[in-house]
Amino acid sequence: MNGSYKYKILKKLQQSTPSPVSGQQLADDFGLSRTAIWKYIKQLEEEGYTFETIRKKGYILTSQPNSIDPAKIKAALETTTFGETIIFEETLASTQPVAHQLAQEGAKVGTVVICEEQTLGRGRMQRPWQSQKGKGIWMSVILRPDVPPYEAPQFTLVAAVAIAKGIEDVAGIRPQIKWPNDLLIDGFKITGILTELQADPDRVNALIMGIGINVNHTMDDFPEEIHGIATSLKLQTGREIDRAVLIARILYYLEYYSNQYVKEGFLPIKKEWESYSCTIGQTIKVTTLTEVFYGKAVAITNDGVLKVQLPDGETKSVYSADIELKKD
Ligand code: BT5
Repeated sequence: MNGSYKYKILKKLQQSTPSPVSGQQLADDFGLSRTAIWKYIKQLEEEGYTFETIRKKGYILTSQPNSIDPAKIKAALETTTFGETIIFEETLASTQPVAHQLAQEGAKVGTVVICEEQTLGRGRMQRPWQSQKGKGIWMSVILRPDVPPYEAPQFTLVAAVAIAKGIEDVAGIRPQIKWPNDLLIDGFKITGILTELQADPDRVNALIMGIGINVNHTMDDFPEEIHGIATSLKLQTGREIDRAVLIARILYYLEYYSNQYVKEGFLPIKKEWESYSCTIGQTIKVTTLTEVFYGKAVAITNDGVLKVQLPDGETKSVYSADIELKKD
């Protein structure tokens, strides 16, 4: 049987929930017999979906397995090209090297590498990124914007906006963006972004956007060392979040905003970024590769550079750093 019909039927049922869709309606929509529809429904039940069948009215989708099966992600997709190719593995050391390799081999824009568990997930400067099995979204997305390499860091900000919007739509909670690559809820880290580059001196060949999101963790799922730093969407909302639906929504916004960036530049996205920012206006500690200093974050520029005002009034441009928000 053709698997793509199965997920098209699923999508239709997802969209109409909580109203029923009749077997006849589904049969007419897809040019299939009612028996074929019934068989697809049975297959979905074997995968963990549950349906209520109401006589003369049809099927209502009542629950879904919390899997990140590529077909399930695709059923929820509303993109043009992003997510067309999804490479899924149960366990990877990290999704980043796999995506790098694929990008070098010519993988298309919007190709996604995703797994249930990373054994060597990493953040910036090779810091460990904790990626518990089945709990989060650990994925790398290949972007191919036609921009010079010095614009690459701005895509971290573009991705931050895309993820914030996706989380807001699906989990109903508004995260804050901490410049440059963190999303926080209530001061705790929910998402980290790692933007890596394949480029010639004057042109980006590929950006590998590594995205880690804590979704359905309880506090016990996190290792001790990040208690006090990390949180999850489940901890914040009190409910399980469907990871496949969230991935699809984030891919939608990632496609939208990365295309908008190439057409219109950073300015329209900057406004969105500012509306989620918890950095601007704060006293911060800035740690760069060469120095540590304190100041007030006053703005980001039209290029995504952070402007920090020092106690003596001088303003510094920060291109790349770790920052800590001072809680006073
Ligand atoms: C980041 O680095 O925040 C970027 C994280 C990117 C992870 C994704 S997952 C998919 C892809 N494949 C990978 O291997 N990586 C990417 P950074 O700003 O350097 O923050 C790292 C710090 O965050 C660590 O030193 C910990 O303090 C903290 N941390 C580690 N795991 C965490 C988690 N699950 N949740 C919250 N904080 C965490």
